[in-house]
Amino acid sequence: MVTGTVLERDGSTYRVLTADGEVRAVLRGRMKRDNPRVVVGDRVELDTEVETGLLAIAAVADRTSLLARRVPEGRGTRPVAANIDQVLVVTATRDPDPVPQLVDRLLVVAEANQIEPLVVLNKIDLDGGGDLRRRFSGAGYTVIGTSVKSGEGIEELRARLKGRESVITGPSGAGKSSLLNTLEPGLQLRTGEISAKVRRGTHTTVSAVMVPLQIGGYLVDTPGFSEVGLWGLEPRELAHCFPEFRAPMENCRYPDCSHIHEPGCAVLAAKEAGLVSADRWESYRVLLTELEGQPEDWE
Ligand SMILES: Nc1nc2c(ncn2[C@@H]2O[C@H](COP(=O)(O)OP(=O)(O)O)[C@@H](O)[C@H]2O)c(=O)[nH]1
Ligand SMILES: [Mg+2]
Ligand SMILES: [Zn+2]
Repeated sequence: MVTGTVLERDGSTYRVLTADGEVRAVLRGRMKRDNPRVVVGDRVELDTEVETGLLAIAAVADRTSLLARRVPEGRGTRPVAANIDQVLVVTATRDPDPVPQLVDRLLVVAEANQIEPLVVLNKIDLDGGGDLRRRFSGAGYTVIGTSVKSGEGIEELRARLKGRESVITGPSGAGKSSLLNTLEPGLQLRTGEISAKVRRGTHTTVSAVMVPLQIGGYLVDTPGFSEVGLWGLEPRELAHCFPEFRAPMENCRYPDCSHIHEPGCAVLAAKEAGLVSADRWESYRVLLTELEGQPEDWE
């Protein structure tokens, strides 16, 4: 029995990385009817089909995590990638100006999928990013400052990627491609080719591709992690996606507290006391409004 990791789905075949290199495999007949579907990142067992002589995926190992795109109108979720250990949310400290609310949104997507996020503040040669660092570490996140120019933080980032399965995301211009190039020459090219290929597909399919790292581990390229979106996240689940809310919200007077206006709200009290950042809470309020499908209140 051969085991491997699914790197990509290509029509009815899968590219699978085994200890002896890359192979192509089809789904064993029984697997086709089975749920959950096989996705990128799945650890699988391969068998040779007697009838066809083809390698076939015979079994899928239990997943440690599953990044899922939520299908609107309550039609459930569609798996995108399995066994992702972490999501690297990259933002520049300057040039382009950081948009912390956008980072918050990406962090919520990671949290909603129960995947550990890591905040990467890039271009610290231009701006140390002290405020951003305080904002995100204060919320409980691990923050790494990096500079492709000075090399600061690159070793720390490499150590974080090693042996793990990571998704990298963040706004355009943050320096994601530059970071990948610095971490592993040729990697950016490989993920770039993949992105172009994915974009040519129909936009109804959110597929993903995994790229093995020379240092061990994988980088998962999902066409727009942000497009995984907040669809289907229940409004009441949102507060759990803000780690700094979790302890105070235990003490809210009402169990169904929205943490927006209720008397006896411990999250609002923590905000007043400066324990929860007012800016993070504002992101929560905006995202909650969005999830509740109400028009934004501009007052
Ligand atoms: N000063 C400085 N510039 C950087 C750094 N990282 C990337 N850049 C520049 O920022 C621009 C955008 O980088 P790019 O990697 O294309 O961003 P991406 O859109 O996130 O992939 C490029 O001109 C890079 O040279 C950095 O750490 N410091
Ligand atoms: Mg890029
Ligand atoms: Zn509350």
